[in-house]
Amino acid sequence: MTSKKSPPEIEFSEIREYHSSWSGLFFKVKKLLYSHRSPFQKIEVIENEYFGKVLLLDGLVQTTERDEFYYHEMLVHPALITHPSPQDILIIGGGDGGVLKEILLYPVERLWLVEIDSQVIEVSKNFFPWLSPALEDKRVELVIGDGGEFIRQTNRKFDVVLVDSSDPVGPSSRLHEEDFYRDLKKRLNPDGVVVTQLGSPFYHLEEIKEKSIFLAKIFKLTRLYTGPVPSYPGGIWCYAYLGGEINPSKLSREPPGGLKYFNKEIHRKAFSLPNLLKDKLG
Ligand code: AG3
Repeated sequence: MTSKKSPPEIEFSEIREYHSSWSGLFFKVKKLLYSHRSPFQKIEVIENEYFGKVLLLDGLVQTTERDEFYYHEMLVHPALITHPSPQDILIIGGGDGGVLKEILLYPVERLWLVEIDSQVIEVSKNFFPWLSPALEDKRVELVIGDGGEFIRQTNRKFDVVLVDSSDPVGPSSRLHEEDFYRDLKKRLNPDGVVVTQLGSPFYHLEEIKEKSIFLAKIFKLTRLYTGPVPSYPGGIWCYAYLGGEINPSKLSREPPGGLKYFNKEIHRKAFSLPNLLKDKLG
């Protein structure tokens, strides 16, 4: 079958993300909305007829208007429906506001968002206004700085920590290292939960394996789960639910109404792992 709607007969430039040296995904650029190198990374926003606005950091797709909810809902809701009383919440990364918008669906009290690159926040406010009202919420304290430094210096403790990093390259690499998670564990309340993104089970299986082994040494409980993200490498993404006292199968509350992907059945199913991921936990 041919595609339903072909692009008009004019030349569009393309933006490509390589997923391996031989394969990847391309987006036709209807309009280049922003392209600038910040002190940390190259930030680009393009308009694509199918995906809407697309944000890329160093050439890696972070979020698109059309499919952002798959990733943001799956990163946030498993922790927020299982923690008995999520009050103090920390987001590391996530300057586009997508994780925040999901968290603010719950009656949480205090939130910190630590983003290294203030330009990601500014660009998202301009081009992703459906995400950025969350960035203006009174409960949110914005910290511009390195997430690793922040957790080493703060003496606060958190109920839920969500690590919304990019791939382990550039400014995000530290957020994928063992020492970072050791420091993070010290900042968790006894029943605290950390959720972090681990990458694609298809393209990044070795990295997922390595990371799972050190995470299982640090946290009493390490459970992997997966969910779809059409615009990310391989289309399926892996996350880790880390903690000790909280059992991710035991729900403390209903998910908020109005979500597009996540529900209780998806939550349960997400933790049943395909064989190729099952044996990865050291
Ligand atoms: N953070 C995870 C992005 C990983 C995408 N990787 C890639 N395209 N190779 C997303 C930030 C959105 N809040």
